[in-house]
Amino acid sequence: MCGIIGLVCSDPEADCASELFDGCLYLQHRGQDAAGIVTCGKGGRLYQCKGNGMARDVFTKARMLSLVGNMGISHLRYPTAGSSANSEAQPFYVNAPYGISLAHNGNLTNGEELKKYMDEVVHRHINTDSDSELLLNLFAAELATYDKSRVNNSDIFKALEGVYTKVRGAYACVAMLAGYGVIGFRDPHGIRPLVIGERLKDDNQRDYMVASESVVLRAHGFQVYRDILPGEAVIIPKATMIPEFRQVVPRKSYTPDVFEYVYFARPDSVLDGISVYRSRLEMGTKLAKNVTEAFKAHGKDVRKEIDVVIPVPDTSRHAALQCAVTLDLPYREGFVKNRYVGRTFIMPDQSQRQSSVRRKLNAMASEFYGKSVLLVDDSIVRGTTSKEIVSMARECGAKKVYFASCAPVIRYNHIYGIDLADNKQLVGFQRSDEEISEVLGADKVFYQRLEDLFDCCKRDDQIKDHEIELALNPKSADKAKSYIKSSAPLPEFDGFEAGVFTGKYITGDESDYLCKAEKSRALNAKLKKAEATVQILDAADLKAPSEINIYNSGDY
Ligand SMILES: *[C@@H]1O[C@H](CO)[C@@H](O)[C@H](O)[C@H]1NC(C)=O
Ligand SMILES: *[C@@H]1O[C@H](CO)[C@@H](O)[C@H](O)[C@H]1NC(C)=O
Ligand SMILES: CC(=O)N[C@H]1CO[C@H](CO)[C@@H](O)[C@@H]1O
Repeated sequence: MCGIIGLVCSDPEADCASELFDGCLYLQHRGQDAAGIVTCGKGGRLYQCKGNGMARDVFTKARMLSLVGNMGISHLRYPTAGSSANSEAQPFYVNAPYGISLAHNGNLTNGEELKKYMDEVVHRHINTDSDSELLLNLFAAELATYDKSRVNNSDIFKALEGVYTKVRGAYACVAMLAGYGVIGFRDPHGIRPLVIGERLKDDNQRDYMVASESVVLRAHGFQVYRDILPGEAVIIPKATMIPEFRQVVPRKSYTPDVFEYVYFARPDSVLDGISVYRSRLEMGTKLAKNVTEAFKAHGKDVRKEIDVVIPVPDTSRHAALQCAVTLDLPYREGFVKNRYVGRTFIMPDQSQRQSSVRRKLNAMASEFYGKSVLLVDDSIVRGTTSKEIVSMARECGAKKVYFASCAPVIRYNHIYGIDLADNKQLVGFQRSDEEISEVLGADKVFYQRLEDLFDCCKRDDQIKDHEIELALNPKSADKAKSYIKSSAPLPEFDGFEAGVFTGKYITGDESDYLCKAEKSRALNAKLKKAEATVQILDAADLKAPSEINIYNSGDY
């Protein structure tokens, strides 16, 4: 899972870098491993800055000043299978043909096959383990077949078609052709999200932005936006500033990853027409019903058995509050988060994870002492965090500790870009609910039912986002002139990608891939161990040894 942004400003004198940087801050939750920006200035020259760490550390003031140009793309990397702290940050770049850079969110499942194709058929050298590099080179190889000194939109769409037919897996991408424009495209299942927005300026010119989540567009004053559809691509040529959309290959399905709504996306984003916030509220309602019924099945009244509902900050808060309201029980903040400690979900190894829970959360004894508490979290992955939290509640004198998860039991790998863990490390792996309760040390765990979860992620007819937008921005209400038909209804869903819960992945049988991922994870663990001895020095690495390697204009 990663965050990506592409931006084209109509004003040739504009510098897009500051907005790309700002956008990165809105998408930082999607990846804290590495960050990068590439911009394109006059004469098609590319300027790049990327490095390991958070956006605010990588993009220093001096580095930002050297990123000139009115169009660019950026990337935030989330560590996935096989990626280590030292692997290269994105966007990736190839000089031939035309100078292409690309940023990718997702994970390909036929990387091995593509690597072979690169080697044997198109003879392109691949220097990292990242499938994003493969994707970029594949795109470049397809474009190169036209052997033209200048390509046009239809050539690019054609090349993308070639990419789509060779690649399997999840990919939402932004790419930039030096001097030409920015391209956004999304896999034929629509697994990872991608949204495009249009901003009408005072001079009646329009800017365009493509991003992983709608929150970035909203935050930057893009009034009209819509989702890029599965199998669809958009090109925004700098010369015309008229975006061209094309369904490059037929839609295989419309199945976004349900995990975006459970955990990953920001609540203030609307993805594929579904408000993330609303879906989380609904998860709370449905969960409450399940909890009530579970007690009823044992002849008990939930309101006599539970005293208080407490969220595990932060993601689960909205759901927990709604759960408490539905149960008609008090909602209390029993855990206070130390907001200056990073999110442990992101940390690579287990031992670090355990101790960091307590660094991150502090339990207020008064809210637990002598009470039966229902803790609500978004999901339970390895169970180490949940276990620690349960024991913190007990240490504070809780009488009973129930644990509820807004997501169903996670029993399988996530293969499209959220590297949860190997199957065997998941607490839900081959365990019944009772066994899971035992591992966590909880009196009982409650899970959301899968059908219920799907039900929660609905397009709400009540809130027509674009209508609100137009009401708030009457000037942009002149739909006739907009190049983005945001009011056109999105196609119906064919369900959701939910392989983590079912083991059935939308792109088919991926056991080869899983096997490989497990191996590379083991190898990485080994490397990490070897590195552990020099960890103290490495800590400085967080401050980003950033590279500026395409056009180096300043002194660093
Ligand atoms: C783009 O180039 C192709 C040749 O590669 C040509 O057939 C086509 O007409 C061109 N399209 C436009 C819109 O110029
Ligand atoms: C609650 O959800 C779980 C799914 O984990 C399901 O097995 C159970 O039947 C549900 N309970 C009730 C009472 O609906
Ligand atoms: C972008 C990215 O990190 N892709 C990963 C997808 O999974 C393969 C196999 O585990 C890794 O090698 C890639 O690095």
